[in-house]
Amino acid sequence: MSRFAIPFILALTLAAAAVPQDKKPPEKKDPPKLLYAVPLVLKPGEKQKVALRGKFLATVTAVKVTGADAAKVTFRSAKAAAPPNNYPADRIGDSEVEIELELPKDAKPGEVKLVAVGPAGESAPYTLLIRDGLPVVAEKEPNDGFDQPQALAVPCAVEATIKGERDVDVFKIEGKKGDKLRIEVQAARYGSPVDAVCVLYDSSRAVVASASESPGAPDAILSVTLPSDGAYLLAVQDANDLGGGTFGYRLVVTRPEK
Ligand SMILES: [Ca+2]
Ligand SMILES: [Ca+2]
Repeated sequence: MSRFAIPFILALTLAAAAVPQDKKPPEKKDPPKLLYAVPLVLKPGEKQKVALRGKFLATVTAVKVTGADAAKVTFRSAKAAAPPNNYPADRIGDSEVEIELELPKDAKPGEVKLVAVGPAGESAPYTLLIRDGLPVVAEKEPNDGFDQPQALAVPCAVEATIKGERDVDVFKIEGKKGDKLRIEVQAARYGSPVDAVCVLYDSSRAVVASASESPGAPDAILSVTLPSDGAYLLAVQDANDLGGGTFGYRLVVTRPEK
C-alpha cells in the first residue's frame, strides 16, 4: 500500500460517513391536525379561552376561523401536551394550541370551522360544536350512581365531561307511558375522545334501551317510547373506561314530534 493510500482510504471513509448526513432527505414535516376543542361546546357571543387538541400543533403560529365573518380569534400559545400512558394518542393528540375566540351571536352550528397554520402548512378544517337554541345544563358531579342522579328537564343539552377513568354520569328523566324521547350524545363527531355508551333504565333498574357507536353513527343515539310512567335513569360512560379533563361530550335530550 502506498503511503498515499491510507489518507485516501480515510478520506473515502469520511466521505462515506458523511453521505447519510448529506443525502438524508429533508425532515418530512407533517401539517398540523386539529382533533377537538376544549371546551367541546362553544358559546356564541362570548369571548372564551379554547384549547385545541391535536397532532403536530406545537409549532402552530396562527388559527383562522371560517364560516362566521365577525368572529375574532387571538392566538395565545402552542405546546406539546402528551396524553397519559396507554391512552390512544390518535384520539387524544400529543399537542395543543390555545386561542381566545369570540364567535358572533348569530354563529350557525355546523358552519364555523377552525384551521391551524404552521410551518408545514394548514390543518384540515375542524368544525366547532356550537350551542343551539336548546336550554343549556351544566353537568353537576357527583352523579356517579343510581343514588345520585342529576335531574334533567326535557328538552335540554347537557355540557358534560367524563372527568376521569371509570367516571359514570347518571341523569334522571321523568316521563309518562307513551312519551317519546330522543337521547343523543355529541362527542366523537367533533373529535372528542369520549366513546360513549348510553343505557336507559326504568325505575326498577331494568334496561329500557341502550346504544353505543354504530357504523355511520359514531355517537350513541337512543330513540325510545317510554313503557310506563315514572323516573328513568340514563347512564353515560366511556366504552373503554378512559376519561380526563379533555373528555367532553354534549348530551341532547328532546321529545321528537309525534
Ligand atoms: Ca362526568
Ligand atoms: Ca360522574
